Amino acid sequence: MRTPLVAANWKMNGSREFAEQFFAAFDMSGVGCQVVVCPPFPYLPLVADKVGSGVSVGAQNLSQEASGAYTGEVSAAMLLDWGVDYAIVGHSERRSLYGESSELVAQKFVAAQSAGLIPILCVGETLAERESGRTLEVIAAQLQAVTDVAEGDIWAHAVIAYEPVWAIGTGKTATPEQAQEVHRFIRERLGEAGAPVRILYGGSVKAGNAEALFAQADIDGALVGGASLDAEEFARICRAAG
Ligand code: G2H
Repeated sequence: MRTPLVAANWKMNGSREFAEQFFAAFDMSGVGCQVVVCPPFPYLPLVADKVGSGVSVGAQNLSQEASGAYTGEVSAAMLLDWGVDYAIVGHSERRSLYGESSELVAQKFVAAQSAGLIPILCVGETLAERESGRTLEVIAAQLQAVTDVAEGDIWAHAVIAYEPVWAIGTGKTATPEQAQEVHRFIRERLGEAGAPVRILYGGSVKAGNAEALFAQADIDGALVGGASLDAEEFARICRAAG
């Protein structure tokens, strides 16, 4: 009922040559899940040209504004113009390194969705928040910020990624059970609208741990950083999802 989805978040890595080589090596045989590749902005057109059927293109960020005097920003409409289908919003690196508040993330979610992009909303707790028993409270507040401003059947065209901050790029992965607990909480929190929503896990996902994560009832795929830079490993993660 929920088609699994695996998204590659290349972060600020790659080059034209890297993108060419990645798609030359990326073998979709045996991949039944939906695949999204999110390169840095300059490589979006190149990736949009390269992807075959079954692969979509995503941006790693976007502006909350539609157009105007916002130097350095990229709007949802511009992304759509280049064949982009998805946009990551609220990645923890944007929240922590660029000061993006949950309110700003919610505005970006609305900007993406109202233009016709599918937002991939990232939520997750820091190590201090987990150790103080506040994980679910933090996740609930991050979701609430979006439902406070977005209107209508917003979860019908959105993806959520649970990315515990302490597991990002650290080599530490949440155990499948730890992740499942939060995924189930998110789905329940969305009420009836939650049943069809793809909830991805992110944070040091690799070919070696993907299968155990995907075996959990509420884990519908992954947002993959470091391991998505290796086309063969990324394909193995995709195959593990379905
Ligand atoms: C979390 C993830 C991708 P990594 O940031 O969004 O990256 O797999 O390198 O932990």
